[in-house]
Amino acid sequence: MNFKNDIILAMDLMDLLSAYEVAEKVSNYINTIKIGYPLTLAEGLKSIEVFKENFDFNVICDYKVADIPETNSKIANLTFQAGANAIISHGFVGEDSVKVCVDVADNYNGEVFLLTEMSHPGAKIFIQGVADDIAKMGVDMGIKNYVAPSTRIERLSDIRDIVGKDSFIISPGVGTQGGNPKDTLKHADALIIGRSIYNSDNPKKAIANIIKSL
Ligand code: 3DU
Repeated sequence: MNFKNDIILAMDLMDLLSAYEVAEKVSNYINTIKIGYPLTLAEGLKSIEVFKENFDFNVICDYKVADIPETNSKIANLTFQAGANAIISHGFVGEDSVKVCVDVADNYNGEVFLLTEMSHPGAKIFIQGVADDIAKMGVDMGIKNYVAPSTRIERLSDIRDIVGKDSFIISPGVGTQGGNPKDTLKHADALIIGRSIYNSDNPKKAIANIIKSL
């Protein structure tokens, strides 16, 4: 997956019309959007097609899939049937659960991003302790795409060392959560940015300023 300007818009507005309006304002700057539960639960899986058909965006579904293999299979199938280009899967659930997501993605020519360590403070309590092992598991499974935090650059760097320079890392936590875009891109391939863009009075100017700062 290639990411125009190294930015993925995290679209967590919860009505499709507002989301559409922001997407329209920044559509010249990006080619990839990430949606998650906020928009999908509010407006449905049809949200995926709206961004694909109107803007030709790649859509990454941040469903942090974290269930038994059989349930993961149902979730991943529905997501790719709805047109997603990629799905984000938790890694802590183990190889069998992640493998199902990879197998379903392969059937649709889609991709899986494996979530290693999260970006919020609470991630230090549990997931940070196993994040390196999650990344190692991903490497052993042949996974090429990862999610790792911009809020702890040293951890992002550790995870880059594990997954290698040929893997893709996309990194949330830039802006509102405190991560620095330029520093993050020393280790990651793309920034995931939500509120700093969609909550701005001028999303176009906000994204242009971030790009200028890189
Ligand atoms: O903080 P922002 O508004 O820029 O949005 C970040 C997005 O990335 C948001 O959709 C959130 O659910 C997601 N995310 C993280 O913030 C941290 C993670 O570890 C994984 C996903």
